[in-house]
Amino acid sequence: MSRGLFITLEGVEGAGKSTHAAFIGKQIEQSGRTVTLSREPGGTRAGEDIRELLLHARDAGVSAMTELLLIFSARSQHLEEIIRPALAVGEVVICDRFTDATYAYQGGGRGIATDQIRTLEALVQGGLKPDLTILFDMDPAIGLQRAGGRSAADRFESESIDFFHRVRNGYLRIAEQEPDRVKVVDAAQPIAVVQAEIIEILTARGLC
Ligand code: Z5A
Repeated sequence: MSRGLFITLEGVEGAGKSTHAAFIGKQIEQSGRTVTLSREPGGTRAGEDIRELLLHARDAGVSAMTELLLIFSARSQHLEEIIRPALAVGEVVICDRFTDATYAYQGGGRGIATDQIRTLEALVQGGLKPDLTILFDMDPAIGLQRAGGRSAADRFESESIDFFHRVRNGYLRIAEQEPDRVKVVDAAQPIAVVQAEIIEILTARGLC
């Protein structure tokens, strides 16, 4: 069986990943491919339980290392149940956040050493990486404003603006290191402009 294609969407809070995930899925389906849409943390029953713990546990109850291990636990289950089987039958998997988020949030944001994250990445993913990542980049202040008012702030949303600047810088570092895989889109632009740039990226990969 042919291996499918693994696409991940990244960015700070409120950058538009969920909005554009559906759009990207539709564009690719129109080219005749089967799409699986998922998200992290989450995507499986166990993963969604872990997500609940990560987003809503009282801060004092979860250390940075515990957070990191929970994220990779959810990822391990997600890979086994959803991502690897879909790729094995040639589907396109679109995932709202993946391991770049770990380097940006737990590495850049929380200060966990890159080597520790890399060790877990190798253990859990065994070399599997996204084929294409779209980074929706924007000033975190705008993203937080967009996302604000939806509901009470979760554990991440309660972090300081400095935390989100470190996260953004973490993402931009990855994009600089891996320009072929990570395509950066200015997410502060109007939705129609962002979507036109997405179409260009997908067209260049023969995906629409
Ligand atoms: N996390 C982690 O720490 N480590 C990891 O490894 C992973 C995750 C995988 C949950 O993620 C948390 O998990 C996350 C990091 C952590 N916390 N934070 N921050 P999530 O992806 O579920 O949470 P999120 O980033 O908070 O998602 P979000 O707020 O839903 O953001 P979004 O999906 O990027 O944005 P959206 O919902 O599509 O758009 C937000 C609003 O803006 C909405 O009203 C849109 O209509 C509007 N919007 C979108 N685009 C535009 C444009 N271009 N113009 C105007 N308005 C727009």
